[in-house]
Formats: sequence, structure tokens, C-alpha cells
Amino acid sequence: MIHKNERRLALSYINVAYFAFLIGTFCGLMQVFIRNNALKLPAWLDYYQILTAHGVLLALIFTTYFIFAFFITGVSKTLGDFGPKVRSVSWLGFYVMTIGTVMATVMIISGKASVLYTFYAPLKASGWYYVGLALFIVGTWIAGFAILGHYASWKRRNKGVLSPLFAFMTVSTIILWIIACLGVVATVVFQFIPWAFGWTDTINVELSRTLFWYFGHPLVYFWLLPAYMAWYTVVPKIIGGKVFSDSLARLSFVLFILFSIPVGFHHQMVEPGIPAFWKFLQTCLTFMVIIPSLMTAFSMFAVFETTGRQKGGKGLFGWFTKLPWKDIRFTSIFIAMVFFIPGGAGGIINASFQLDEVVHNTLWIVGHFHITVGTPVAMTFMGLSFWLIPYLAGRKFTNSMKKLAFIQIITWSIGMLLMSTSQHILGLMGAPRRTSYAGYNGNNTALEWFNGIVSNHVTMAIGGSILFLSAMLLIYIVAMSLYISPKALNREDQVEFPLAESDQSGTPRFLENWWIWIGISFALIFVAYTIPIMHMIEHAPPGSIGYKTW
Ligand code: HEM
Ligand SMILES: [Cu+2]
Repeated sequence: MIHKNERRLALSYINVAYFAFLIGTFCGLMQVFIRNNALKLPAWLDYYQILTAHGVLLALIFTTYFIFAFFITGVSKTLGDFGPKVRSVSWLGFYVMTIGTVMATVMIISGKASVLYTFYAPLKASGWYYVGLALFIVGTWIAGFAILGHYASWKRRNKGVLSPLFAFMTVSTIILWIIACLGVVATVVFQFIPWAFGWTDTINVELSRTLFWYFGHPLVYFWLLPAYMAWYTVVPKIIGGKVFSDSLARLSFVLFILFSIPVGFHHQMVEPGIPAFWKFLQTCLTFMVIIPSLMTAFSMFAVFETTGRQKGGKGLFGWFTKLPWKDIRFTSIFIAMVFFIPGGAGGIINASFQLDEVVHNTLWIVGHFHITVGTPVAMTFMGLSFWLIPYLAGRKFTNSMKKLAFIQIITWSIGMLLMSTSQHILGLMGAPRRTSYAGYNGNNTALEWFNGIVSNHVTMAIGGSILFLSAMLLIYIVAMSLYISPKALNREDQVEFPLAESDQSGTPRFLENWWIWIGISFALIFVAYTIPIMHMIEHAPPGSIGYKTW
């Protein structure tokens, strides 16, 4: 069991994560009914206010807080207790993050920041919203540096030894996050804050969007890599196997650092002002990420098959039946992985120049990120919660909780299948994203597009309602595991942290030479971004004043 202080810290993160999840999913429920014209909001509440809260609370707050809880638990499990300095810096990070979160949330709720979680200029929120976002990011840096410090002191005490796989992957993810945040911090501190407080009159819109997406794409890898950490290091243990290949796992993580940052232009494909050459270059770099993604998929199925065969699975697919399907810690994550197959394929579609023209800014995109972050990532976090929370809280995960967990995972899967399939197809038919009720002014031809069985806003709303019920079930399970379930007093009741063995004997040392990867990463960033950004600054069009459209 890890130290009491680290447990308290991780539990604090869990509490904020699930509080954000509760409000965020409630906003999602309202959205599906508003879009289908079944719900009218009171005058003091606005669709875009709800949508901003939904995006910020789920995609930013829920994910980041859960990720830090997972990091802290796993790192103190593999590298040992935090020292006094690491402890105080960790708590400082938590408080700075939380002050930022509260500031940004208050601004959204009071209707002063309905600018959506991407806060595109020239939409202008209250300056305090941007200050809140900046504090949140700085808080994650402080918390991240605390973990890096703990890792560095472990390295000093264990000269020449490779760090455990979990710690290695945590460090990779934090490095990725710190490099990625440079863009968003630059735009928030030097562009948005001076402009929102009225110290400057105008803003360079193109530059701000570019700096945002320099951050926005690696942001998705910041969500995904912790899920991959669970797939690489936790899942093999749950099914009774070992990590397939330690060096392959490490190599895939460093490739993610390299290829997830210099690619933000694939979110700006239809944007004027960026020459096609640079969009094309960044698209090519985007597709490089398929390599570590398929490496990950390969190792997962290799672990499933070898473990299944060891347990006596015969024939071509006999191993499949030997997997522990009745263990929700496994089944949840397995389903999460399956969702990622169409999710990843959809990502390749979105990143392709011509195909993006068809799907850009439609509900297809919404369908896409609900089967990437909304399920593979979120459902992996749910699957982790089923043991991580009772482990940290020292409580039992009772049989009735196990049954409820199954219902929760199955309902999330069904709800998401309905909601995201209808969103994908509605999008292809021409339904825009980020709008409240959109009926093209009652135009008959347009309304026919949305009259199919699946391409229908009603199907989307049914899916969304099932999802919301599932979310409430999860909140119940989390609250029970946190505060109410019986304490695990004897050994056999205690929930374990499942961490698979990883054979490091063949792993090359240079994989842990971070300076190589940071160096290559910056080289790629310079190649991909220097000239287009210089261009945006030198040949900047007149800046824009701010607009408040709500
Ligand atoms: C109860 C479950 C959920 C429901 C019913 C739901 C529903 C929706 C709907 C209908 C939209 C599109 C709104 C529009 O474009 O007009 C949306 C957007 C979004 N959702 Fe969800 N969602 C749920 C859970 C999640 C989860 C778990 C995540 C991430 C962890 C997530 C992340 C997002 C993001 C990032 C957006 C885009 C916001 C924007 O365009 O600014 N959602 N959601
Ligand atoms: Cu992207």
C-alpha cells in the first residue's frame, strides 16, 4: 500500500474529477434535448454556456484530474514514497490547478465565458476566464515537475538502472504535456489576457488559433497516453500475463512525444492564410502517429493471445474464450479498446485533406471524439476507477458494486453506440456541430436528411439519455467506493494495484535518454512551425476587436 499522504493527494484529484464528470454529463444530457428541440432553456441559461461547461469540465478537468490521480498512485507504487519536498510541491500544484478550475468554472456559470473550450478569438470572454485557464495549466506544470523531481531523485539513487515501465511512461507523458502547453500559455498570456482586460485593442486571430492547436492536438495524446499506460502495464496483470515487450512499449511512447506535437495544422485544414505546403507537411507528420498506434494494438493482442494460449486456449481463436470476461476491470478496458478501432479510423479520415472538407465542423466530429476521448479514454478511466478508488480509500469493492459496474459499462457502450453512430451519420448528411436546434429554418429538404432511423436527432437523444443514466450509476459506484462501502480490514478484502511484470533485460538504455527525444521533438517543431508562424506575424492582417455573441 502506498503512503497515506499520496493516497490523500490522489483522492483529492479523484473527488474533483468526478464532481466535474457529474456536472459535465448533465450538460451533455441537456444538449441532446436542446438539439432535438425537446427542451427550451430559461432566459438566463444559454446553449453555448452549457456546451462550454461540457467541453471544459469533461475534456479538460475530468481527464486531467483523473490522470494525475493515476500518475501519483502508480509512481509512488513503483518508485516509492514521495519525499517532503515532492509532497509540498505536489500539493501546491493541486491547489493552483483547483483555484484556476474554480475561477474558470465560475466565469462559465455566470455567463461571462460562453466561448467553448477552444476559446477561439475573436470571441471574447471575461479576462478572469483566461486567468483561470492559465492558473490551471501552471498548476499542472507544478504537479508535473513534482513527479519529475521524484523520478530524478530515484534515478540518482539507482544509477544506470532503467526506471520501471510505469514511471517511464509517466515521465514521457509529462514531457509531452509540458512541451505542448508552451503554445497555449503563449497565446493566453501574451494575446488573450492583455486583450480581454483591454490593455490591447485587437488580437491576431490566426496566430492565436495556431498556438491553440499546437497545444490542442497533443492534448488528445495527454488523454490517450495514460489510457495506453493502463493497457500496457495494468491489463496484462489482470488477465494473468506479462508485458509483451518492454522496449516496444517504451519506443512507442517516445514516438508519441515526437509525432503528436508538430501536427496542429490538421485542425486548421480549411483555414485561409496557411500555405498548403505546411498543411501537407504537418498532415504527413500526423500520419506517422499511426506507427506507434498500431504497435500498441499489436502488443495488446499479442498479450491477449499468448496469455490465452498459456491458459489452454486451443485452435485459432480458442485463446479468446480464456480471457477473464467476468472481471469488469478487464471487460471495461477491452470494450474501450474495441471502440478505438473505428475511432482511430475516423481520425485518419479527419486528418485527410479532402475528406476533412466533407466532415469539418459537422456532427461527425462530435461522433468522432465521443468514440475516442468519450469512450476509449473515459471508459478506461472507469475501468481503472473500479480498483483505483477502493484501493486508495481502503474499502472493499463488493459483489453488488461489481454487478453494478457491469451494468454501467454495458449501458455506456450501448448509449455511446447509438449517440455516436447517429452523430457520425447526421454529420455526413449536413448537420452542423456547435449549434443549438438546427433545422435549417424548417426547410423540407434539409429536414428529410435528418429523418432516417439512425440519422435522427431523436436517436442521438435516446443514446444521450442512456449515457446519462450510466454516468449517474458510475457516480453512485464512485461515491460508495470513496465513502460508504465497508473498510477492507483483512488482506483478502484489500483491493490490489494490478501491475504487470516487464522484462527489461533486452531494453536499450538510450530509450531513457530524454535529451535525445526532447531534442528531436523540438527539431520537428521548428521545421513544422517556424516559417508559417513567422509569416503570420510579419504579414499579419489587421487584428480583430473582441465579440460577445451571446
Ligand atoms: C452523458 C454523456 C455525454 C453526452 C450525452 C454528450 C453529448 C454531447 C453532445 C450532444 C455534444 C455536441 C454539442 C454540439 O456540438 O452542439 C457534445 C460535445 C462534446 N463532448 Fe460530449 N457527451 C457526453 C460525454 C462526454 C465525455 C465523457 C466527454 C469527454 C471526456 C465529452 C466531450 C465532449 C467535447 C470535448 C465536446 C465538444 C464541445 C465543443 O464543441 O466545444 N462528452 N457532447
Ligand atoms: Cu488532432
